[in-house]
Amino acid sequence: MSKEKDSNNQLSVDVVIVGAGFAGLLMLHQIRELGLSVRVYERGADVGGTWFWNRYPGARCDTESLEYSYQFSTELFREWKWSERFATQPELLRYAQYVAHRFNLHANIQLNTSVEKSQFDERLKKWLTITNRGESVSSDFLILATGCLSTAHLPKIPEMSRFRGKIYHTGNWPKEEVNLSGQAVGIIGTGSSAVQIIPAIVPQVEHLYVFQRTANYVVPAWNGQIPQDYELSVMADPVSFRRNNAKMIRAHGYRNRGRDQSALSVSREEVESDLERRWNIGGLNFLDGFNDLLTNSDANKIAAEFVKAKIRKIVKNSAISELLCPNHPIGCKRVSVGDDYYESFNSRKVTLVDISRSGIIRLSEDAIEAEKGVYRCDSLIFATGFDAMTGPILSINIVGRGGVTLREKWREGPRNYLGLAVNGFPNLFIMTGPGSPSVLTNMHVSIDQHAAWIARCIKSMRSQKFSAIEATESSELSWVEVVSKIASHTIFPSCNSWYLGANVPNKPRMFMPYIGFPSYESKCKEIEENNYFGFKLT
Ligand code: N01
Repeated sequence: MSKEKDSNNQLSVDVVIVGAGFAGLLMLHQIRELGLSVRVYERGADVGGTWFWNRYPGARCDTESLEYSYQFSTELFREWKWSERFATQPELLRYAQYVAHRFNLHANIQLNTSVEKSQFDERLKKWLTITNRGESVSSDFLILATGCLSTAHLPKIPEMSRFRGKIYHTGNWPKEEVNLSGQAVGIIGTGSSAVQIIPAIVPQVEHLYVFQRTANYVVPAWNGQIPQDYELSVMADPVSFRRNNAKMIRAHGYRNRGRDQSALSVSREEVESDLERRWNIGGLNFLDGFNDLLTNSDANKIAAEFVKAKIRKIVKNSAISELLCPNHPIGCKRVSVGDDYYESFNSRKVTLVDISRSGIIRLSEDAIEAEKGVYRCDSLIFATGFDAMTGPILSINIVGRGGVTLREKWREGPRNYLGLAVNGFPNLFIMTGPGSPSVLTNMHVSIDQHAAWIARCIKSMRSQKFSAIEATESSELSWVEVVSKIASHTIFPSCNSWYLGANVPNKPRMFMPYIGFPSYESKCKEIEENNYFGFKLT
């Protein structure tokens, strides 16, 4: 890696990027295209971010592979051949590695390095970043590509340290093979990670205890090969394929788009027949058939009841199927996509343990104690999710103007402009941060849009000879209002989801993602065309 020193012998580059997941890799490529010097710090031993850490058995993407692909290079898009409709974690990791090599990105990436602190120097208008290796680097810009779901949440359970078996977290799964054969295993959590790992490990384990606090809606993936004729049609015109997907509220699924019509304006049979059709297609477009399934609670109930009827049909034991039926609106927590999840509960090797009332009471040396019993376990898997969206950002001590830390500033929840920039923190950009559509979209589309916007912004600043950009306080305040107002017209805020920060004790409760990719994209464009309206340029 080339080292650049300033006159004080301080390592100095134009841009520091934190994270070499899909966002960091693309941002690096864009910054280099501008001819700027850049350094990327990545805490993992390889590139890939989410797909480096979440290597638990069964891990795969819930957005279709052709859509969950980089958008910026049609050559890259055409030369990479996905082997399945929903790619596995190993394939996604190979894809990230391929892209890093294809564009010679490793030259600017320092692996196995965590950023501990970044402080803005007001006099020099530079960020000083310090790593866990004691290295410091100064830069004009600091870009956080730290991911939205990269800080694993390990809940505190009474007497946890007494447990003598192995403890795993799905979001931090070991690189070495984990052998669960012949073991009694406990898994805590029934979100998307659990939905994938459970069917994958049932054949191995002697017994699996699934500790469920909240039942989850799971729609099938019907994973398989990508139909050749479909792939050929996409490859014939990737530009239109991507442009059409970006018109969708979640930036994917154009080919399965629904009607701009209320589910309540047609007969229930018609809605159910559309849901059945979508169930048989598989994937996240299940709720896209009508325009109000996520905004009107009566419409939402039709979809929720439809899935519950499926659960009752799939799971043979009626007491277990009732426990697996959620009682919150469908979609207000992220719907999971996976094959054979509900079917797993027909296996005699699987016991569903309801912990909805008292949670897990304590651990002992070899067991989990819950309200209705003690369950002996050799190993425990925490599929307990993440300190989402803000966790990875606030794990770094970021200090802005006047010595104010981002942790202080966000004590009551993340406040920023467009999810991209924060008042008091000049020349800091956040990729797919809270306040942007990020986790409610196909991440590749959001990453692409942010990387291109940030690169153009830096280019424009350089050509206009500005040295600092900062969101104004008023633009930030009104943006936070916009984000929460849009959410208030939907069912999203109605349950305890990680979108709201409700999964992490004492985390401020605030709906974090912006709902609707197309309106967000046009807002960002409008701001850019109006010379960064809402920002102060100096
Ligand atoms: O985490 P989650 P995840 N005691 O937060 C339970 C993406 N993802 O890793 O609902 C007992 O969804 C918690 O219970 P509750 C995707 O965006 C994508 O599964 O809080 N239980 C819940 O059941 C997803 O949404 C893919 O009551 C506790 C579970 O743990 C996001 O990552 C694959 C507990 C956590 O579910 C997160 O998914 C995997 C406690 N103290 C993940 N604390 C794909 O692309 C938490 N729980 C397919």
